[in-house]
Amino acid sequence: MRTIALFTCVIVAGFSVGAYAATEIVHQQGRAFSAESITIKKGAAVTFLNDDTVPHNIMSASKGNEFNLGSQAPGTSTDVSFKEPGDVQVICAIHPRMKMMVKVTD
Ligand SMILES: [Cu+2]
Repeated sequence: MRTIALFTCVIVAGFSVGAYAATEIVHQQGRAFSAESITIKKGAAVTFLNDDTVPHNIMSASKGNEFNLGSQAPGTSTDVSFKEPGDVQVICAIHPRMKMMVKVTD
């Protein structure tokens, strides 16, 4: 019985992740973001996909939307959801030339 309950929990968790699926994908190739600027709605997620040949460290210090993905190996991706409306400056901590803006609308 315990096993069944645990299994049900996992299924429910899986569905909730699906409901918040990322709406935008930002690629990283040639040590650059695939877009200079994207616009999303508050609460939406962006998938940061490192399809480059080197690691990247995507982060933002913009108030209300701070995040730091740490070192992301080539071939990996991470979803980030943005909670506060406003312009979010996203950078790579390893490559100073990598910059983009996520515009979060209310
Ligand atoms: Cu980088």
